[in-house]
Amino acid sequence: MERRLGVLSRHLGSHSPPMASGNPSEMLFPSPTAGFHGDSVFANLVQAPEDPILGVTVAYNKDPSPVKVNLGVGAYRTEEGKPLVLNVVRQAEQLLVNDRSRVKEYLPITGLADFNKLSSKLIFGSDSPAIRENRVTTVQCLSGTGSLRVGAEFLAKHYHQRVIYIPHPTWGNHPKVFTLAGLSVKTYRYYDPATRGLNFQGLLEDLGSAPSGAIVLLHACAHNPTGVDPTIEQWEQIRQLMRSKALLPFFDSAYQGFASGSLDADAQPVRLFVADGGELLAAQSYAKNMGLYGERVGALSIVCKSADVAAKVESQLKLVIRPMYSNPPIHGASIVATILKDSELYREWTIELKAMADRIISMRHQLFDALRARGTPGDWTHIIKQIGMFTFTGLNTQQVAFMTQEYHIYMTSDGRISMAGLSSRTVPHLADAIHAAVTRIN
Ligand code: PLA
Repeated sequence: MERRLGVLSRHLGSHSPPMASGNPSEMLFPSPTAGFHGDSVFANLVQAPEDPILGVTVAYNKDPSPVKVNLGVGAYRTEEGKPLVLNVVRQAEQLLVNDRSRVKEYLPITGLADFNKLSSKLIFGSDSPAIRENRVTTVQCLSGTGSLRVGAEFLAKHYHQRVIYIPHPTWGNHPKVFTLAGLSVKTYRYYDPATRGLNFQGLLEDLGSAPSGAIVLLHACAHNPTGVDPTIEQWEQIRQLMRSKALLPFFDSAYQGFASGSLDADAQPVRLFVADGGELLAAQSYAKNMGLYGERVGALSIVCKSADVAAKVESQLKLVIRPMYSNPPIHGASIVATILKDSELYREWTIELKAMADRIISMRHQLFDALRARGTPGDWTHIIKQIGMFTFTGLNTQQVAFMTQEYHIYMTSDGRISMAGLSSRTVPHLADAIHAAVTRIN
């Protein structure tokens, strides 16, 4: 044994420190904590908390109760409470499987070219002058989150302003994505808890006093978590203010089609900003509107002033992407491209999308009616006024904790509920829980 360790230590050669005692085993394990005899080198880590949104699903999965309901993460469920794979997605997958010419080669760093072209048309409009003039660069990224992150990394590296203004409140992952990319995060007023509506005056004041050139994160539609969107007239005022101060818009479009049921109507705010010829970024996700959550399909587009600049921007985006994940996955983007380029599949998609949006709207009415029927104290009209996947109920942390403990209803602690997770069967149970929470807990 002694001899073998000696051989091994000689083999390790010149990098080894000189022997202190002449005992070869001491040389191999110079400190009692290093190597496999001591504690883990990670022993001093603290246990991190679960994610505020995805952690709700972790807790839900552990609960054995048969009446449990998960209204945490924004994931669409059918009336039967089941995840939904769109029929049109199944058809596209079948076409892809049947096509023997398809291979599994790497995609380019920027992703599937067809997918990129079709994605930019989806958000900016097929007749968009910016696309026609080749002023848009679009790169396929890992869903909405990945698109935001690539955009943020690019800005941190190449844009003169490092400050990004995000709405208060906003999706919980926004500040983390932008901070870790190297941007400094500030907030602008967005929601007024008193009216449960938009704090438009506060928004204008805060963007009005932002430094010139600052980046501003805007939810393209169906603001998460509040479900409160500006009207198109308010968007126009926001646009004028932002352009007058050279603020750079960064749109997060995670719910196109989910707000109104119409892909074009939901893209109106973004198109308003493109129409003035100015520059902007847009992150798109197909998680919700095509139900491709786990396929991680999304796109980052940067609209530039000229084709020449757009080409340079794209070349730099490649340098951001290559060391992060090299190039994006092929399957999900192929599904999206198959659907977007076939007029019949596209038409079927819009019908299925509208059906999802309509079911959510119907859940809003059912929940509102159920609370009215119970005489639950408070004004609950915001449930039917808010837009998109979520209702920002106004329930406080204690009330949420009570509902989880007593009724096995899982939701984020800020009182946000995913309306897409509700069904006619679970509405009465939720209404009972809300009624009990607001009458018993202040
Ligand atoms: N942007 C907003 C505003 C979002 O709400 C979400 C997802 C994303 C981006 C990212 O989506 P993607 O990366 O899956 O495309 N928000 C969810 C899920 C639905 C989550 O938190 O990851 C939510 O429950 O808020």
